[in-house]
Amino acid sequence: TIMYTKIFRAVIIGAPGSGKGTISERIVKTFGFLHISSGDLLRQNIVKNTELGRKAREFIAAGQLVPDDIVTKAMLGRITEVGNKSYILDGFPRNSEQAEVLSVREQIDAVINLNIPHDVIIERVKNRWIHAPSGRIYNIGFSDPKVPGKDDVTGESLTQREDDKPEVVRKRLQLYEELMDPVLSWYDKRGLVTSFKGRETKEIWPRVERFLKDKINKG
Ligand code: G5P
Ligand code: MG
Repeated sequence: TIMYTKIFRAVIIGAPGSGKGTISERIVKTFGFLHISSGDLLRQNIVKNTELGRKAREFIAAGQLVPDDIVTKAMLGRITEVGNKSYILDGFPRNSEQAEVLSVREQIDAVINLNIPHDVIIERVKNRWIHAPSGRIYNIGFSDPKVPGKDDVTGESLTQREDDKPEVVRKRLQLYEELMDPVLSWYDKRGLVTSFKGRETKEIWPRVERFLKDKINKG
């Protein structure tokens, strides 16, 4: 990891399956940022069957957004918990209301926008397997687990996401276009958005890494 002194707050934006989780894992490894993912947080609560998990489950399975008040409370709580550390927010904010609420609390330094064609995404999520308790992501043929069907770290069984069924993915992609365009223009007006366009993580990641290094060095 690289040493730096200023706290850096980034948001990663991109359609379902665009690689937000994958790129975030690399940012964690290279820059030591904390990865704060709303989807991971919600899925962990579903696995643990908490009150939050029970509230969120049906919305997620249907490819709909979990109500703002529930997610915002959980995410701002998590941000408070991590305290004064650099982080990357993944999956939040998800609409203009969430972006507004976040902006009152936190000063965002950069928004990384992943722009991946939808045909690539639909093929990818078919092969996605996750370790829900940790949020670790696998993909058959791209990042295979060492033992088929098992998490590399715990050896526990991998699962497929309920919302990765093709009909739900289509719904999620549609909802994304509707809700995120305003969020992107909201951040764009404040000069915060940098977009990365491509079909593969191996071409996107080196550009994201370069971008963050430059941005951090400029202080
Ligand atoms: P999430 O969890 O935020 P999405 O839909 O935003 O879910 P998702 O599906 O988690 O995003 P991702 O993180 O962008 O996608 O993508 P990823 O997992 O890294 O990569 C996708 C797959 O492709 C993986 O298997 C990866 O290994 C593989 N891959 C990556 N790169 C390559 C490559 O180069 N080649 C190949 N072949 N494969 C590759 O939200 C889920 C739900 O939670 C609720 C909503 O209901 C939402 O639908 N929710 C919220 N509700 C309200 N407000 C919020 N803020 C909410 N946040 C979550
Ligand atoms: Mg994700």
